[in-house]
Amino acid sequence: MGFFSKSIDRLKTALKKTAEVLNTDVRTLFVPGRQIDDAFLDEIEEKFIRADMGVKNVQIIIGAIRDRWRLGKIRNADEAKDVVKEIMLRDWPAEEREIRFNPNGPTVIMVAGVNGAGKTTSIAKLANLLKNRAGKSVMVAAGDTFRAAAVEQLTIWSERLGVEIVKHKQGGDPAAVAYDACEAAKARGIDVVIVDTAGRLHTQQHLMRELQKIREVISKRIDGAPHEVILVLDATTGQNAVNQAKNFMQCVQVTGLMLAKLDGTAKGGVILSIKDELNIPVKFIGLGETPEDIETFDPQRFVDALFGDETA
Ligand SMILES: Nc1nc2c(ncn2[C@@H]2O[C@H](COP(=O)(O)OP(=O)(O)OP(=O)(O)O)[C@@H](O)[C@H]2O)c(=O)[nH]1
Ligand SMILES: [Mg+2]
Repeated sequence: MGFFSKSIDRLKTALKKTAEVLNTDVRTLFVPGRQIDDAFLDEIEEKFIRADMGVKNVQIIIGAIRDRWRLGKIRNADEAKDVVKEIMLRDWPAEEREIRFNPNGPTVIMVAGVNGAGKTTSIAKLANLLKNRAGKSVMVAAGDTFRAAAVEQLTIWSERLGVEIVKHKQGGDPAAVAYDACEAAKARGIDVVIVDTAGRLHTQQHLMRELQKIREVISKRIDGAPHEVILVLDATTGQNAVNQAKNFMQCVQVTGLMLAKLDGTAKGGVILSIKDELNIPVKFIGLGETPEDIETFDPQRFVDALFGDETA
């Protein structure tokens, strides 16, 4: 199930900075008719590294172009671009990206990540996507009880989006909020509960234990819950986001990633490092600050947008 904006333009606009690094001067790099030579290969290598695609990925891509070029199978930049796209599109099993809905009651989605990664905004986006594009009834749970502003921020989103919210006073136990949300969702026949959590670092052991406790409480209220644990990563941090994810995944079971802030970065190539280094699918991408700025991740659209091409 994919949820995209109708046109690819929004995605293209959001990926502009990354695309610029990859293509700086599409006219001089992947210009139709340009012949492949060593300078061309050096140029794309440098640009792909700068876009944070990861050294290993870049070497695979450059190696493939070089091999085919030497064998005389490809000659020009256009053909090289096809090779780049072909390799970028490998190994993204679509079924892994499906949202795991609970067939027998509320689906619970827990959202976690470091401070400021974009969790709460991503929850607003997810709520919007599930309510307005998938037709689900949605409830959000204000599990970030750490800051007063956090509850308020989620309350404002819930009012704007017309979704229910379960919240306690600031300083309360986030696991208790999650408990109440699960019970309320069952009682009211809500389709999806999205649980916000406070930002934390993997080094803060007590906070990681808190996350585990929230998870346990949820798992006892609803069968198979949490059905998704979405780790929100800030794309602008590039390779650091990958390292963060590795650390987080050692503490909590993550089922999917939301790569936020792709619109604000030239490091969008990090999505390839993620595929390479983490065994967790990117399920959603964040493309701005409004609840509409979300797409389910579609590799073909992504790669086409990167190169300014139209998706067939
Ligand atoms: N440009 C852009 N900004 C984003 C995106 N997602 C979130 N932001 C912004 O990033 C900032 C932090 O977002 P929050 O959603 O509050 O992040 P958080 O992870 O909940 O933060 P804490 O709860 O403080 O840990 C806000 O200014 C958001 O508007 C995105 O996809 N694109
Ligand atoms: Mg937050």
